[in-house]
Amino acid sequence: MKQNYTQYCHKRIFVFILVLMMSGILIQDTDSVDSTNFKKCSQSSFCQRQRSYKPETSPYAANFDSLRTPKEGQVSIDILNTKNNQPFVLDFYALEDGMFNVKINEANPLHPRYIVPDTILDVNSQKFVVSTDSAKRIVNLQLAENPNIKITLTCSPLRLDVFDDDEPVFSLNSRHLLNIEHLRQKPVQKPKEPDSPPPPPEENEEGKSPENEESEEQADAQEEVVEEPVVEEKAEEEKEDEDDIDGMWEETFKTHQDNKPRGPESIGLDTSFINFAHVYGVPEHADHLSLRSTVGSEPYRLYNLDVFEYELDSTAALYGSIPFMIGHNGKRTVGMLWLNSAETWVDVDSSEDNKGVLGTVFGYFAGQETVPEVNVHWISESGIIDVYFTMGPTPADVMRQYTKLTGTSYFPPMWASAYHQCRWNYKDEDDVRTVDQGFDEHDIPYDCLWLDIEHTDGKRYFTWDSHKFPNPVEMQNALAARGRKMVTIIDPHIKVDSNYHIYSDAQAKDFFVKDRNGAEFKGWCWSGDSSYLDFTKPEVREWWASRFSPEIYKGSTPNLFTWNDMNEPSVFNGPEMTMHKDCKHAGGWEHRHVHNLYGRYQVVATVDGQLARSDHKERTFVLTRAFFAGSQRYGAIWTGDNAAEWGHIEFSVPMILTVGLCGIAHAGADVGGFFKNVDGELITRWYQAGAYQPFFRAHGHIDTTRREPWLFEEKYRDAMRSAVRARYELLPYWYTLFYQSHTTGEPPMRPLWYEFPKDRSLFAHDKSYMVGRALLVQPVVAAGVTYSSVYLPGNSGWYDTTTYQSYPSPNTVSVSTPLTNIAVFQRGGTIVPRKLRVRRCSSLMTHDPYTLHVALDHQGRAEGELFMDDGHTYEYKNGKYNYKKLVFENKVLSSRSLNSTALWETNSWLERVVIMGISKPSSVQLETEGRLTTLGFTFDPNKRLLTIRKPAVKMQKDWTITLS
Ligand code: NBV
Repeated sequence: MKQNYTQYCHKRIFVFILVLMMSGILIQDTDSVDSTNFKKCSQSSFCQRQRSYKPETSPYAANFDSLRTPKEGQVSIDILNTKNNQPFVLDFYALEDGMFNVKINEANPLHPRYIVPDTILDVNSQKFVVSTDSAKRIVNLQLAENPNIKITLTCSPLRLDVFDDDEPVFSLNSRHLLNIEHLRQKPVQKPKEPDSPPPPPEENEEGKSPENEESEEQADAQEEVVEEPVVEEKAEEEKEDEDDIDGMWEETFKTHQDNKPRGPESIGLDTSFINFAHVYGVPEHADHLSLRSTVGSEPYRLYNLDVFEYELDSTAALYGSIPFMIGHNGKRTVGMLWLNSAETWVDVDSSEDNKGVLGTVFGYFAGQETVPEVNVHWISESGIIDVYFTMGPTPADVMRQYTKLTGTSYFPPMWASAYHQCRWNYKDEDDVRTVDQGFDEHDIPYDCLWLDIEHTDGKRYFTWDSHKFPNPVEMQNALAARGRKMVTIIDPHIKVDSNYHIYSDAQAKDFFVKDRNGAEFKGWCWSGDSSYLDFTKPEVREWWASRFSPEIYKGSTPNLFTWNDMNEPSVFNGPEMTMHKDCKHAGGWEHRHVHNLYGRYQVVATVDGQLARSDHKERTFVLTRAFFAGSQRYGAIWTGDNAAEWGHIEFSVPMILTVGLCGIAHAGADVGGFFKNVDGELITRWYQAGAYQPFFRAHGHIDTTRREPWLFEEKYRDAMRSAVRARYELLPYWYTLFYQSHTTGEPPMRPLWYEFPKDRSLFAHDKSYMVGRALLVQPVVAAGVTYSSVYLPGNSGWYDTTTYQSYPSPNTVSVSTPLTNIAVFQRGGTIVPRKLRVRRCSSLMTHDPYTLHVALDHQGRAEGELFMDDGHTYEYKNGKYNYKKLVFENKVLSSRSLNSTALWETNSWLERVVIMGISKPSSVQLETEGRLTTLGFTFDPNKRLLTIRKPAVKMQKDWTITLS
């Protein structure tokens, strides 16, 4: 028996090493990504074709006389590519809330082109007011309900200009880069020129003539035969024939061949953001917040990829893709969504020499010589031109509009907004027990313990390694008894093993993605030879969801949640570590069409599984690495495999801010850094940063030394404990922010410019950021720091949350940030709810009392909100919640319900009110339900800090506290 077990272990170690070698993880001795494994634009034929497309004038022209309004809110017009006579149709849709959509598709495509499904929600339309100028051949559209928004379509060359309050905001195709490669028949072999002798018949493979060829491989072979003898002059000529450009029908990268049965189908379009110097968005990249100019370098790439040890400060593709871009200037914020799920490249040109070209051409911005603009070139491998515009004008308006289109964030359960402990791997049940106890022994709260791939039986997801985890139900119940949850990893690659029920069942049902020849696609991943479920198919998603029922997912309990990793999808032996583009999905679509959607579909199915398991009563939690527009509706994301380096803390800020601006509210970075060992100072600073980021989880690679907080020197452990406790104190605030994200689309973690939109010094700033509208946080991102220089914007003043010291603003201050704390300021004019009795996990704090931190502005005013419910069910949808508006003005602090009836019963009471920036009152009185009570207080005259003790009023009630 023992020998069998040893053999079994050896076999598994061997497979594991093999897999690591396949993935290049063991054989790579460099410190970071081998960038040659990933394409540059020049190695991607469509990107190269589109990027080098620079006609003097656009060949696309609209037929003025074809203008029509097929239905209310829609205007259509025919377009012709006058160079090759290809017809297209342009449709405008006017949408609620000042939004509109422009689609351009082929009029009669050879096959349907891919239109991204399941992303845009049902939004109301609105009417257009249409007027035309037949002399100039111009069509003017005006949104009926938002008459400040006008769109001008110039027929020839085709061009669209978007105005708000008569100022140009966007311009499309003004740089003539609209370029749609129409679908076409694969060209048959060219007739031979007299001067190029035909190949002798016997050289023609298999003796077939081109006419009776059937397979593409054969056609390719034929083409090669013909090309070789062509004289140089002829070759030049052929280059000009667009059907003959390299890479249109097949392409090779490294050892991988991509066959393209549909041929070229890429699209390109320029959109200019006029009078903007800064644009943001298009995650995921390890880059700064304000997007760089990519002129002369690599464009931003959107193609979900598993990048080993990714580089910082880069436009290279990472795990997720959201083709949403935001423009912000001192006057307005706008956004545009380039809805496309294929590989996409985005060139941003904000170089100095562009300035004013469009603005001055129009004669707008009178008196200004130039206005800035950012010219963007969008390039996708397939699909249609499908662009949604959100016209703002404030940052919050753009978030509301964008999340009307793609959905607001899911509402994380309270425990998910707390602290998570993860590691690749917690080895066995004993390890889980010891770590769980370790947190209690060291008085560090945590809510959820995570199990990585080693918990399974040979990377067969939905199973347990029966030696290491013989009693998973008892293990989860033991955690649950202490108020805690567990998460297990479930990746999309399914081990090819007919004895594995997930595989055999899926195979019997024909649920796997197919290779180019229609056979089940097999790639290498953690499980060895693996097949990949076709999550784009609704039946597959339904089946996957049903796998989460406890009868099928044996050893699972209602307290077990899910982590979907590797869902770009990662394929160790695939091109760029992902799936071949010519693999086939449901409906005959190729992987190239759906690539960036794949991961989102897996998460949708996982969420459905969790919902079904609780009969739609309990809120779900799924963490995903791959994401797309709309992923916020389903769960949280994290920034993947970062490293224990200072730069990675620094870049976690712009990375999380960027996804937040693209709708993803619940996002974080591995605290401690995934790769490499972390030292005490770095991990302490990381806990302090992570405590103020939306998703707060420590994680580490299997090869790193253990790093639970108590394994470090006391001074570090204590500082980490304080950081985690600071998160727990602020859970009422975070939870309220998550509720607000869920209802309004506003990200909990925001750039400073979001809250101070007129302050130009903030437009490219990403050192500090806001949590909600009240807290400014600046993590320490370098070793040996004891002071931080912090810019405090606005004019309502700030209060250091550690010392309560007040600071006027705008102002740059130097504050002490020894190992024990980072700079966190509360903005004058805000109220932050807290719970100061921190317990071992959030569920034990549900009915605990509250403390309100009231930071007054110069008018002696402040306001905030507090959301309360049971923290884990959907009962809030039935009105079972309390949403309070807290206002301090004229020396009265009031709490009023924002929902009509406070239906969620809680015994939580108000324990303390701390008011910053106030003079000493002579008395303090509480009033609730007509009863008056005099309250005790203390006052610190140096800090102008009033602490009101034990108002003891129930939080769900309406009440006032009056100072006199
Ligand atoms: O499942 C193992 C890891 C996981 O810990 C990590 O968080 C993921 O991003 N996973 C990637 C696969 C291996 C990476 C080297």
